[in-house]
Amino acid sequence: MSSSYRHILVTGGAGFIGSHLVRMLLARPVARVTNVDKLTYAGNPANLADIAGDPRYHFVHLDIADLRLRAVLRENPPDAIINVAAETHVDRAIADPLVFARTDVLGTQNLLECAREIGVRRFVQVSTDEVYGSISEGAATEDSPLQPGNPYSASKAGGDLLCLSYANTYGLAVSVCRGANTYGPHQYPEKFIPLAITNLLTGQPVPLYGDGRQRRDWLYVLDHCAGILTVLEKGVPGEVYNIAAEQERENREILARLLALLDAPDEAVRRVTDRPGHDRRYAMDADKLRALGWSPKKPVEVGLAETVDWYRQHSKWWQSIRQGDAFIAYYARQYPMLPPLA
Ligand code: NAD
Ligand code: TDX
Repeated sequence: MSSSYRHILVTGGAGFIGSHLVRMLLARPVARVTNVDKLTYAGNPANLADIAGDPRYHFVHLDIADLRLRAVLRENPPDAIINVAAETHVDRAIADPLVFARTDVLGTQNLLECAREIGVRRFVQVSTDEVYGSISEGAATEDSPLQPGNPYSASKAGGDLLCLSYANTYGLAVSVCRGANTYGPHQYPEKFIPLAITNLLTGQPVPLYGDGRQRRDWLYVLDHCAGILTVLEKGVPGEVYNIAAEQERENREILARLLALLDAPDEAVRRVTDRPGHDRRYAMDADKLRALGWSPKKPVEVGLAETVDWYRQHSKWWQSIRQGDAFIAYYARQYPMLPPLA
């Protein structure tokens, strides 16, 4: 796909989804990709080591909630913005919610203000299926009510609503995309799949919350990025698009598959106290995005096997995270019932 935009600003490009997105953009004939990232615990320049020397790639170390963002955008105005940056982990939101509102709500609004001032042609907000809350049956469409169930999803819903208000009030060309649970290479090992893989690779038990029968719709990261770029190119301003894989699995099924791929015994699974306010099921209908020509390509069983291979082959990447003091302290706080990492 060629791009109609010459200079695209991506926020959060040093994180999991953002780094794949930056790489996908640079594979196109774009003139410039600017990545604005605060480099929180989840931002890792190593995720972009392979493209760091590309003269079309520019990195700006900044918080999206920082008012100095205006000067950065004025100096080198992008014609499109994709807001990927966020605080993203539900368990951290439950333990320490304030930074979620700061980044996911206020940061989004600061970026919208900058976009309005420089007159950006296009703005895509990367959001999540979690804003619809737990779906007991059927699948959420873009018109379903927002019923976020935890401080992370409530902050993301706040960001979505600000985006849509800027489309309505100022005519800013904003579209919102809501992605399903995403997995693949370079995912920070706090999330369920990479935590399970790296624990199994190091002989640690894997925590399974509650009865393990919560359902998630697992979307491969490159399918998610292709969906975001479809919204960038073909989405209608003011509209929302779900990016769903439409392949739900129970958490215990995912874990059973990982045990099989890694040849680990059933005893490696440790049932632990459930997450407070744990959403039971996420499910979205993706017909609206499919109508624009996008469809998910990766069956979850294939994607899981490839992801396990990637983590096997890139132990330096995840060991350097897991052996750091910050991760060890996080793990001890989050999983006091499990053996500590160090
Ligand atoms: P991640 O946690 O791996 O990366 C987040 C990135 O944002 C990091 O590089 C971090 O340094 C940066 N960041 C955080 N706060 C910032 C701030 N204030 N200013 C600038 N940069 C900041 O996240 P991810 O899993 O790649 O998620 C990316 C986006 O996709 C988020 O908006 C998230 O809500 C959304 N999303 C994620 C999933 C998923 O399953 N991972 C699913 C649906 C939607
Ligand atoms: O150790 C664990 N054990 C466990 O059973 C962890 C970390 C999770 N779980 C469960 C909780 C969820 O039901 O696995 C499921 C997936 O958990 P997470 O990876 O934390 O994802 P989730 O809470 O579903 O949210 C994710 O999807 C939507 C992302 O983290 C969000 O950023 C995204 O918006």
